[in-house]
Amino acid sequence: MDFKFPPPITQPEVKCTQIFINNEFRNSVNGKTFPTINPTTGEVICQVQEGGKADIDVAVAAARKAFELGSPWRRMDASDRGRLIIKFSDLLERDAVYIGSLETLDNGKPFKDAFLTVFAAVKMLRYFAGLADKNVGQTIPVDGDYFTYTRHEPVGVCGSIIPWNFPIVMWALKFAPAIATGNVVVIKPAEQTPLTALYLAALTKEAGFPPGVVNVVPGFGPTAGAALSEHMDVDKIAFTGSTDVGKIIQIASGKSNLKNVTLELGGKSPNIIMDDVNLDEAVEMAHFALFFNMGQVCIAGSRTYVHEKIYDEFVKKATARAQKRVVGSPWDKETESGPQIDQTQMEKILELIESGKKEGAKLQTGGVRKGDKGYFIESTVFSDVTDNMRIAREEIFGPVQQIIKFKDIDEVIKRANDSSYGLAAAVFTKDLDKAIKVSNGLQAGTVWVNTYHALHTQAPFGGYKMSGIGREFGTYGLQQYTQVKTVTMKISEKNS
Ligand code: TXE
Repeated sequence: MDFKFPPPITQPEVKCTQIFINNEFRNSVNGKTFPTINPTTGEVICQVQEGGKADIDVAVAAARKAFELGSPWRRMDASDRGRLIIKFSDLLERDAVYIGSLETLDNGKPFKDAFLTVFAAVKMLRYFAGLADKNVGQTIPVDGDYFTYTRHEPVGVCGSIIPWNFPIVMWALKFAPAIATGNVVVIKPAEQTPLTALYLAALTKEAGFPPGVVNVVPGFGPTAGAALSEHMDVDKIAFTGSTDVGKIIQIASGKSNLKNVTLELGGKSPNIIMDDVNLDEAVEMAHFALFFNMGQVCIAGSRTYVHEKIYDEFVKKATARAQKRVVGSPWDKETESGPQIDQTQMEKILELIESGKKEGAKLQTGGVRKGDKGYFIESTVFSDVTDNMRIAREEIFGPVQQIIKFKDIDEVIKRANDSSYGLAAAVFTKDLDKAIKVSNGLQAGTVWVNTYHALHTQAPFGGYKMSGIGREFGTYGLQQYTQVKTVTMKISEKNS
């Protein structure tokens, strides 16, 4: 896609603040609302209807009804499901400036990035739309006089619990494969970023999805999120968020109806820089790997391992690059980083920065809040970081780069793998042998060689170890939304 960046709408009108069930916006059953905050200013944008258990019950019942045998949705041709998704994607494209602006308002992402995420979602929707009528089963030559085939059937009512760091992309990522394969969804957006999720809900109605197929219930994790993951009539939960909550969701599944669970959780991704690289390029990529989206990325390259031969020079250049990073209003064209999502995240990050200082890492730059309005943090670089420090082990989810020294390849592979996480990893080198050795040796669902953040709709994504269960994106992602039924018929005479 060829991108032109139009100017944002700096004061976008908020059009949708209610719960979306059965193609209708409605208030919460108990009348509660909650404020959504503009992270750039710390001010309330508006009140949003707060879904709780009772609202989740209504949404699940609506979804279940839409999924009944013989319903318009179950009777719809797969190709028409694909066409509906395409229509929806066209509406996102039509409203990209508005949606991107709303995202910047609610999330604090620089507008340019927010605008691009709308198009990332559009691409994702179109990819899965194309797969809707290609979800084929098999005919199987079983022994005896039988005819056997498989059907890839939808799982049913799919709950999606999504985080605040990429609200639009996460929404599309949970929605598109579920809908392409004929499921119905109940989406719970993050409490920090409900606005674009609700506007997207309105667009599904405009696109023509039958009532009950798409439901969006904003609310909090321990209430609405828990009600969804504990629900006896929900068949699957797809979750992206913290490892702690991922565990709670897995337990909730076990305690309720053993619903299918896919989890995309935290990370502490190693980014290994060998001594044969073009230093300026490696510094720039390592900077991007960590600071993109204010460091609020599950795959952030948050352990930058640098070969001892180039370590000092790398630290100098990485520090200079961080000092040049433009942190400020997300509405400005030049801005590279906006605010962190909320006060809680900002405080978590500042506390981890303090721990880094206390544990003996060398603060090269940053390390403090920027200004006193909104949730901005100065771009921060630590050198002399060792593997046992909290900043080298815990997910910071903020603009804090850890630069760690290593000597040789076997040692760095071992140290990189010494983490409970295993989401992504990268190696920078011109030596093919080293690239292959490292990428084969790392315990991570995605490994990049001489690049970073190169995620593609067509290629699977997910975590090893405590970074998750299952894969999203690509045809692997589609499989998570179907169950395989084997049908065997007795026949009078089988012939080869
Ligand atoms: O995540 P939560 P938070 C990591 C990152 C961050 C930390 C905390 O390290 O600093 O998590 O962020 C819903 N039952 N990631 O508190 O709580 C919640 O409402 C059901 C990594 O925002 O995991 C939201 O919709 N649902 C990550 C979603 O879970 C519950 C992205 C994520 O929130 C729930 C975000 C419960 N008991 C944070 N409690 C990534 N992998 O990209 C909360 N939720």
